[in-house]
Formats: sequence, structure tokens, C-alpha cells
Amino acid sequence: MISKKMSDALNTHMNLELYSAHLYLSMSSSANTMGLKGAANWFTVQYREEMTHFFKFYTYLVDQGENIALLASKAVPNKYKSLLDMLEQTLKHEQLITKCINELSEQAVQEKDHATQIFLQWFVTEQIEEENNDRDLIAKLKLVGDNGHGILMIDGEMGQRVFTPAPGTPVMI
Ligand code: OFO
Repeated sequence: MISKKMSDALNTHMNLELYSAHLYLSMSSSANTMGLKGAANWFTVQYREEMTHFFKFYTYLVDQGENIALLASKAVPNKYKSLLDMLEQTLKHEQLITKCINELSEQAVQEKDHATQIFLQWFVTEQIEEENNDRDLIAKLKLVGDNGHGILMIDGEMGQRVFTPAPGTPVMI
């Protein structure tokens, strides 16, 4: 059993994970319009990962006997100046998610809610990887040059990304 306060906070975050999915799906579409098929692939994979994050929260709340609430989401941006702009927006968004996960973890500790602490542990670790991936791509793009040649090189690398759900992940897509 989890508290109403904890359940509400997890529900709010579950909706933020859905927003993340929509944000990256929109970025995939924007990358495609720029002719960046590799980046479009990378963001589609990111979209699918975010859907698994959403379903992890969904499943946890349902397993705790909660009735989830899907909240109205704000429109996601779909205009970006460049690939670098998209990657920097991605890192900024992931830093926000990290902050939210840390706040949820803090609340679980304060409430002595051990089950939620364990549930959130996966996300604490995942956020290190998420931010790291984004920082790597930004650094590489700046290194090779945010220009035609550099962008095509990074686009090729982004095209290699494959969706591989973590073991035990509920995949409902
Ligand atoms: Fe990108 O980690 Fe979920 O939101």
C-alpha cells in the first residue's frame, strides 16, 4: 500500500514520462524534415524507451491497486534550429526528469515507503545513462563541427541505435 500523496506524485510523473515520449516522437519527425534519417531513428528509439518508462509507472501504480489518471498534456514543441538544438533540448529535459526522480525518491525515503524506493532505484540509475548519452552526442557534434560534415557523421551514428527494452520491462507498444 502506498500513501495518497505518494500515489499522486507517481501519477504526475507517469504523465511526464508520456510527455517525454511525445517530445521525442516530435523530435524524430523534425529530424526527418531536416533530412536526418539517423537522428530520426535515434529519437524514435528514445520515444519507445520513454513509453516503457511510462508503462513501468503505470504497472507499478496498478499493482498497488491505484486507479491511474491520464492528465491533459501540454503541446510538445516541433520546431528546432538544428540537430545540436534538439540534443541540447533533450539533455535539458532529461536533467528535469532526473530532478523529478530524485524528488520522488526523497519523498519515498521520508515516508519510509520501501517498495517505492526500490521501484525508483531503476530510474535513478537509468537517468545517469540518459544524461550521459546526450552529453556524449553533444560533445561529439561539437568536436567534429556543427556543420554539414559533422552533422552527417553524427547522423550516421544515431542511425545505428536499436530499441532494446531492459529485461522485465512491460512492453505494451
Ligand atoms: Fe528519458 O527518461 Fe524517462 O523520461
